[in-house]
Amino acid sequence: MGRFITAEPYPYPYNGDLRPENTVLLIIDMQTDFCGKGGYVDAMGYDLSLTRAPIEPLQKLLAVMRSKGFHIMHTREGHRPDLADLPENKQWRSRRIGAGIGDPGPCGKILVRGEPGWEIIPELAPLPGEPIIDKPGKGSFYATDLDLLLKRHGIQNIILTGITTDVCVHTTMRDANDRGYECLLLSDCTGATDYGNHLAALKMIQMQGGVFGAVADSAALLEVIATI
Ligand code: C5J
Repeated sequence: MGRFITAEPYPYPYNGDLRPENTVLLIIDMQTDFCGKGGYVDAMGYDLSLTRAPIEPLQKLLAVMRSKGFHIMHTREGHRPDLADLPENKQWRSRRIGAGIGDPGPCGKILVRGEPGWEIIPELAPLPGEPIIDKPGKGSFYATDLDLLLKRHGIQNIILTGITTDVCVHTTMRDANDRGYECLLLSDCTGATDYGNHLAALKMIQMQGGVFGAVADSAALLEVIATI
């Protein structure tokens, strides 16, 4: 029979095999640096309401998916305190716009592991036992053990959420898709520093029959999860 979520451009997952055992909710970079006052995105001058928009829908979804026994994983973008893993050009570009990665700010050193700004926001704090992937880049696979964890747990379906839609979420989705994972991005549980880019990122996924996977909102997913 199968279990399908109403999504665009096709009912997700392609094979109807959606179970808590083979599906992960991946929450990407819901850190103060990306959505909190005094963090990296705030220092760059963006409207925080855009990257904070996913918080409420994500809280609701997270509670339900936890209660149904789905895998939950979190990621954090950040660098070692000695910045040994920070590419020079990444640092140079961030300094150029007044939000230097590794430089001190109101929430500690920007995007540095262990600093207050780098922490996941309390509203979406991981529970003990939920893996946290620390990544130095935009994608969640590069220089991490995410693929190993997914394979080890027999995960085939990845539900992508978090911030930002057009950068870390998209990079992760594209890479996951290349690795053969069946990907769904939740439109209301993601957000970007530029709303036009958020919409464009959603549109890109849906071209060519779902070139990177599919897009739905959390209500469509919750409707199906309610039957589990
Ligand atoms: C960015 C991210 N936008 N988490 N990082 O620099 O998307």
